[in-house]
Formats: sequence, structure tokens, C-alpha cells
Amino acid sequence: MESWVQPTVPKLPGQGQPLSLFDTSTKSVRPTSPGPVAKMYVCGITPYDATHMGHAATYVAFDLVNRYWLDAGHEVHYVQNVTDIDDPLLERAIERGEDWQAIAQRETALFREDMTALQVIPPREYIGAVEAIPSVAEYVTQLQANGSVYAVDNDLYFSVHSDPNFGSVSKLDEAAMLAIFAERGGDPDRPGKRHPLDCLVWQDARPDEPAWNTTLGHGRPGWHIECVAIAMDHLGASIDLLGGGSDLAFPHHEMGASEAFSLSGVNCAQHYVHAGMVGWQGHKMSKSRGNLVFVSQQRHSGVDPMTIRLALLAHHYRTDWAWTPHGLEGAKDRLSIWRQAAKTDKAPDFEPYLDRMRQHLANDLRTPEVLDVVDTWALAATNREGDSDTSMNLMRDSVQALLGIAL
Ligand code: 5CA
Ligand code: ZN
Repeated sequence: MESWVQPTVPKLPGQGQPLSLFDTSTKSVRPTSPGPVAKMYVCGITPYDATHMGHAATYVAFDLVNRYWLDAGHEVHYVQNVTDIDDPLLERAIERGEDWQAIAQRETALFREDMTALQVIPPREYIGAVEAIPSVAEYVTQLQANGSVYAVDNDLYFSVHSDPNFGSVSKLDEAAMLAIFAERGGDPDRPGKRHPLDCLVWQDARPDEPAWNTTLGHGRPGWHIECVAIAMDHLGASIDLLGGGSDLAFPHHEMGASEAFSLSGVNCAQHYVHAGMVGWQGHKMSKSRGNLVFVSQQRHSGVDPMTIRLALLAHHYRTDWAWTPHGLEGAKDRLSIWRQAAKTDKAPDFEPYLDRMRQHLANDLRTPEVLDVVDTWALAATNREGDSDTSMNLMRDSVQALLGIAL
């Protein structure tokens, strides 16, 4: 699938400490240790509705990882999927009386526009679930061969307890897993399953639903194996970071990690990183609940995308927080102060501020503190404290390279 437009990322002098991130599987902040090529897979959208602020916050969080690794001199191999066939998309198509493919194409196009406007660096490979179907069929065949897959009617299930480490990503106990499995696409009560948590890897064709001919027969992939197949095809068996919002830790990344382990015998990711949930009007923003603030809606009503990005960056990526008009106003003021400050002719040397920006980013992406650092510089520049007129360029470049804020 076509990705989107690459933003300008200036090269900065020097570099910071290695990036440390909170890893869900160890519940600790640990240094990342990529090789020359950092490998990152972030779960993409299910394109049945427009990009909301929760999606934007999650993709901006991983964009900061991308930018920090680039700043540290790594090449970043970033892969993302689009779940362009799944139940929610088909349900929406029926509800609206629209073709499911038309919805997927339209919403994916809008997502690309939103990501471009928000200066999110595009993935090198942007892969649709539909494109990955032949590959999914091959991986499912491998899972069948090693005995971790069984049939219920003509559907195929992955036996989660074939992996002795099942549960090690989300660290939830079985009762907690059972409680949320059904809410997040699982079918714990289906008769014929060997264990309620076993997950679908291949669904036999249903009447009136799209299906594809593969070596497994006529059908379509389960959700988790889609991401496993795309990640393994493009990044190999072991990656530096598997990411998404916290609602993906279980079941999606838990199941995916087990399927991947069953296929390769190695842990699929060094870090499992999850962004907090953004809410609106008292609840997690979700397409199913319909309480959404869309990026495109804000853009079309004249909000500068850089204001949106700054509003997102004002929250630490790992906390749950609520979108508010007040937060957007604050970001607008901050952006205008930074833009003003960057036009002055006397300011403190930015280099020590760049060091501090990097220190806070390296410590689990502490963006509220990073914004404070830039605020402090901007205040001094506005008061014409200091005597450097070259710092303005370094400030602009730093803010653009590390935060994705073009002034
Ligand atoms: N296609 C799957 C992943 S393979 C999916 O979860 N799609 S999604 O459209 O529902 O979500 C896309 C990404 O946005 C996921 O990483 C999800 O965790 C994240 N996300 C969804 N809602 C929110 C929210 N309210 N706040 C923060 N992130 C969210
Ligand atoms: Zn995924």
C-alpha cells in the first residue's frame, strides 16, 4: 500500500543517551538497544472511520521514538499495517449501505492526509491485511505443522497454551484475560474450542462476506496473525519495538507474541510499548462508542496541525488523558509564543536546551518536561536575554527534528 509524505527532519549536532522506554512485559523503563537498523512495528488503523485524537496521540508517540532513534544515528525500519478487512469494517459497511472496500480506501486516504499534516514520519512499508493474505496462509500452515492450530468447524484456532510463555506480554492473570477477551474481538464462549482464550487465525468463508482463495481454502485471516505475518515478512522474527495503544496489550499483542514465538522460537520484540488511552466526554474515544474528535474535522475548521500535535505532546504518552478544547487553546498559545521567540534576534544559546530536551526524551519520552524546556528558552528569547542570534536556527531545527513541530 502507498505510504505517505516524508516530513523534513533536520540533522542536529551531537546526540543524546540511549532511549529508555517503558516495556509492558517487564513493567519497567529499560534502555532500548537497537543495532544500526532499529526495527519498529506499530499496529495501524482499522479504517472504518476517520482518525481521532486517540489514534493521533498513539502514532505521534511512536513518531517520537522514530525521531529519537534517527537523532541517535540509527536507520529506522518502520512497518505499519492497515486492518483493511475485519468484522468492524463489514459491520459499518452494512450499517451505511456502502461497499466495505470503498470505506477502507476513503478512511485510509484520510489517515494518510492526517499523518502528513501532523508531520508523522511514514512507515517504510505500509501493508494492508488484504495484501498479506497469502503470507498469513503460509504462517498458519506452519502453525498447523507444529501442532499449535486446530479446527472448529472449518475455522482455525491457535492454541494459546501451546506457548509456555503465554501471558508474559500483558502480565494479566487468566481471569482478567477472560474478562476482556470478548470485549476486544475474542470469542471465549464458542463451543468446540479447546480453551476459551484460543484465538482465531483463519476464518472459513461466510455467506455474504468477502473471502479469498488460499492454500488454506476459501476464507480470511484472523486479526492477530495479520500483524505477526506483516511484521515477520518485513522485519524478521525479532524486532526492537512492538507498539500500539494500551488496548492492544491484551489480547492483540499477547496473542501475536505467542503465535510469533510458535513460528520462530524467539521473542518477537525487545520492547512492548503501549500508549495511554485518550478520552473525550468521560470515556475512552472509540469508534464503537462514537465519542470522537477527528483530526480532519479540526484541520478543516482551521486548526493548525502543529497546534494539534503540540496539544498531544503536552501529555506523557503513557498516561490516559482527556481531550479538551482548553488543551487545544493552550497549545495554540504555546505555538505562537515559540514562533514569536524564534523570530527574535537575541536569545540564550540553544545547545544546553537541546541537551535537556534529549535527556527528557531519553527518559521514556517525557514530553511535558521537553515542552517546559522550550518554553523556558522562548521566555528568555522573548525578553531578549542572551546574545545569540544563531540559536534561533538550532531551536527551530531541534523542535522540528525531535518533536515534529515545524515553526
Ligand atoms: N487495526 C488494529 C490494530 S492491528 C486497531 O487497533 N485499529 S484501531 O483503529 O482500532 O486503532 C488504531 C491504533 O490507535 C491502535 O494502536 C489503538 O490502540 C489506538 N487507539 C485506539 N483508540 C485510542 C484512544 N482512544 N486513545 C489512544 N489510542 C487509541
Ligand atoms: Zn496489530
